[in-house]
Amino acid sequence: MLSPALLSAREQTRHSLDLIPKPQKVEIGEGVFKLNSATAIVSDDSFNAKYLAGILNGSTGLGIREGGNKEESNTITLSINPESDIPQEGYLLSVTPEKIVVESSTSKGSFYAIQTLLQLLPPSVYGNPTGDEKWEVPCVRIEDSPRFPHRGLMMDVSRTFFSLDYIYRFLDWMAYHKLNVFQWHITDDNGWRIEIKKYPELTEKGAWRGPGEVLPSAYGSGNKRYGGFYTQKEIKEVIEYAAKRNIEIIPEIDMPGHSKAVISTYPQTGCDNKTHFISINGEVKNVWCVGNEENYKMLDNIIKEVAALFPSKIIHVGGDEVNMDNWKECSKCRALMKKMKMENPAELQNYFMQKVEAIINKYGKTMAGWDEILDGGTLDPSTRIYSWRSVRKPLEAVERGHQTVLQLSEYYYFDMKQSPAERGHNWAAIIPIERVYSLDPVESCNIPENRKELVLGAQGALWAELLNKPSRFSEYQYYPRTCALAETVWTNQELRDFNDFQTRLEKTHFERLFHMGIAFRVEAPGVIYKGNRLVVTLPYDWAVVRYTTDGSEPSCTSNIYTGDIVTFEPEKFRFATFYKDLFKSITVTADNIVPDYIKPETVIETSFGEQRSFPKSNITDYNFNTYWRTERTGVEGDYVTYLFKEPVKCSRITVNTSIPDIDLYGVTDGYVEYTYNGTDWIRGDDFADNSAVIVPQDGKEIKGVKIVFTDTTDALCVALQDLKIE
Ligand code: TNX
Repeated sequence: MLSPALLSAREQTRHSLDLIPKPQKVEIGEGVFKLNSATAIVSDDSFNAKYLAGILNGSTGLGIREGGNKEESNTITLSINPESDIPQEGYLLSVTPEKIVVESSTSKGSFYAIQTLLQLLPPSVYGNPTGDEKWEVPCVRIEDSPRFPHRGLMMDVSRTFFSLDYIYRFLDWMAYHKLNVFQWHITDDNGWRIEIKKYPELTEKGAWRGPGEVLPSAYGSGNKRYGGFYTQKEIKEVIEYAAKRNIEIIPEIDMPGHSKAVISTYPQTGCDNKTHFISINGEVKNVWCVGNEENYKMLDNIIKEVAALFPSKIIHVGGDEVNMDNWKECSKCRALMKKMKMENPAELQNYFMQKVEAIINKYGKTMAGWDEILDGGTLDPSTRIYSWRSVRKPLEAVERGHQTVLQLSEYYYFDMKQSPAERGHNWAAIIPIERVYSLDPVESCNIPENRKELVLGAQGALWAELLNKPSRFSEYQYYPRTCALAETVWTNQELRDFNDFQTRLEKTHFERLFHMGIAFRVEAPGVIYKGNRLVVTLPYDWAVVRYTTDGSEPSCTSNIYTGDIVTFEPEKFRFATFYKDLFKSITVTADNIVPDYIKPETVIETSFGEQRSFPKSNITDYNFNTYWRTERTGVEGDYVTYLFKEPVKCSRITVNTSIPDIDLYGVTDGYVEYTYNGTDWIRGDDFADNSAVIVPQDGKEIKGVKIVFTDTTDALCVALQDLKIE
């Protein structure tokens, strides 16, 4: 066996076996261990042995059995010795041509050794084998244990409901990446999704939105009844499934904000203010009343059931994004402020949090919440803070003596776009995979040495407002960014290097993801136009780039790019990267051919009022990044008219609504009209995917364009944009 000290850094990369997350110490030996039908698994942990045999037999078909004797050859031994000094989740994996031996001090360590072992086999060990594989494991000695104890993902099942089946698959994928905490964001404004036996209406009513339901439709759920929930029995089964895979499930019951689902079901839980202030997510009547003592009884009953159901020590209570103006006008909240001599509504939030903290502690659990819960007062030092608002928040939490987990919006929000033209939000940042990888949870947050232990780890989050599409979009957002996160929280910082990670990802791990059944994101090709040529840069060595020449979407039958394309009409070409012709990247044109839009001086006439932060003037300034957000929802009969000071000669006008490049607040039901003479209006297309296009008759000048609403829009406001006139 070669000592790693003898290998140069480059050779180590070449021999790295493309493991993700990268283990702490790898020594590569000579030869391979061959799996065959006589291979036996000898184990101190029957679940782990069954788990390994299940996966191996599922793909190899070898019928590997449990049993045998560890002294014999052709065995895989999983031995657990609680006395050993191997760290809790650590393991020692040794592969020789004769045997595979795993040592650990707990079944967790043994489980992670299995994950590494699976990665040492061909990627199709996870599923879909071709039948041509050599089921061989290279000889290695790996000594490994995680850097952080908290390695998580958060899933929002309120804005979009995910089936149980999907959650099970999701947990498998987490386990393959050695992640160990699943935060289940199980209530929010747009759906309460956990059965509470004492308050059955929370799910009978609060889990559903649409016409005639207590919750209005939202996030593309349209005019149909949308929703769902999990029974306590189902949740219990999920918890058990996860526990076997060393995944702790932390429930999040978001309060006092993000609570429209409760308050719509039990209106007495809300405040009695006349004016209803809107939350940052555009919701009203979504805040628990702090001054209503009855509410704490209900919260106690809810928490009691949650505490009994989830074995985790942690109950996460959100605490984020409360519009406290609601409390300032509520009679009960005002009375409480007066009684308690409070000056600031943030103190009310602290009052609420302290009461909830006491309830949670009473049931033997520890409270966790988003970093806002530290505003306005103090909490028990046992309370755990999930830092999201900025990289300064983790420091603030640990300085105040709290443990913290990083779910930083600028790095770990997987609902953010991966590049500007992709699906997703962008309010926190555009988050390509490099950015996820780039953060050191301790160093980058300036955590002093003596507070390091309080940083428990990090988690990626997928808020689900923009996922009203098949589950493929969830995987597109989570993977491969989750792989970068997994390495951040598992592998010691000095071993981490993005280029090395990217190489392992490209060379082998994408293939693993595919065999795991994950429809991950692939990067679009780079395209530039220079000297009459379209030149394409492949995003990966293996990338297949296909293109069309007529402006249509590339498909898996389109031409394959093999070299520079000579053309005088570069704008007609569209390119995309394909993975096995099964899924593809976004479609791109050459980067440097931007249409030169016509920008006439324009006046707006409308049935909507003005809005301060996103004013109407934003849609006539031809800054295509800004938009006008109306002060209310759109209803039948509403209109927005763009009148040109001078008639405009053009070939095409695109009327985009929604936040620019984000599928939110667009016109759902409506059409466009246009006029040649300023008085007669001609009906154009209906809105589809937030847009409508007007193509004037040859040579005719246009004097104005109008958006006409035919039904109530899907959200509490409408986002409108500048016209794109070509
Ligand atoms: C902020 S992060 C939220 C969520 C949204 C998300 C969208 C946090 C604690 N609250 O309610 O879904 O932004 O990116």
